[in-house]
Amino acid sequence: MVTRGFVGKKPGGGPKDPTERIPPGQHLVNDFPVLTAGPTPRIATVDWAFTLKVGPQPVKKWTWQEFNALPMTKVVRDIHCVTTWSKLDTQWEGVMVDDILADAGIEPPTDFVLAHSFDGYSTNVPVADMVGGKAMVALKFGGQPLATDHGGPARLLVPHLYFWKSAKWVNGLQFTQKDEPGFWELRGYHIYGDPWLEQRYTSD
Ligand SMILES: Nc1nc2c(c(=O)[nH]1)N[C@H]1C(S)=C(S)[C@@H](COP(=O)(O)O)O[C@H]1N2
Ligand SMILES: [Mo]
Repeated sequence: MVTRGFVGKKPGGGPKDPTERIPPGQHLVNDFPVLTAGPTPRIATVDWAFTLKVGPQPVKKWTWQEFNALPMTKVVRDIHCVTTWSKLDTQWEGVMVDDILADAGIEPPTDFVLAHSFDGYSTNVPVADMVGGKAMVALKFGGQPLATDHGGPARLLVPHLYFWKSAKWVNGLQFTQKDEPGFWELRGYHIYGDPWLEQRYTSD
């Protein structure tokens, strides 16, 4: 008889051993590095707005106050940056993309999304990776309002893809017909970015 023994996995859960939670080519960090391509935008919450678009067409726009009235969800996730650091059990609170779409009263009209940010940054994510509890617009980290350096007031969180997909200072999601490369995807990074498959660069 073969038993699950000491190396068995938790039923239905992730791997037991923290080292098994570090994707290939990554190492564990305990601090929270800051990585930003350009200057850090400082957005007062009175000036903040979040717009959902289908192609060029705005579908719904929320103020900070309106966005904060949406259902809030807490998640604990491991995150993986393409610069090789991984951080385990990070705590986030925000609005699931599912709840944003529900509030707008739409079903995904295309298969792809471009996330846009106040600093002009963008990143593309398939709809399948944004819905079903996989992604949120995070307003809090570790129980505190999200720090400006880490994307506050709000950032996208798509933790199962490399962290460049988690657009900081996010100000909108746009459904697109095609998978349109964003800022880093146009500059040599992988179009999808699965850390477990080491999809770091375009050719990976
Ligand atoms: N708006 C915006 N979002 C961004 C970036 C950026 O430069 N601008 N950098 C990306 C990259 S490459 C990474 S690794 C993570 C870093 O997030 P952190 O600074 O909170 O660690 O943010 C991503 N989101
Ligand atoms: Mo990054």
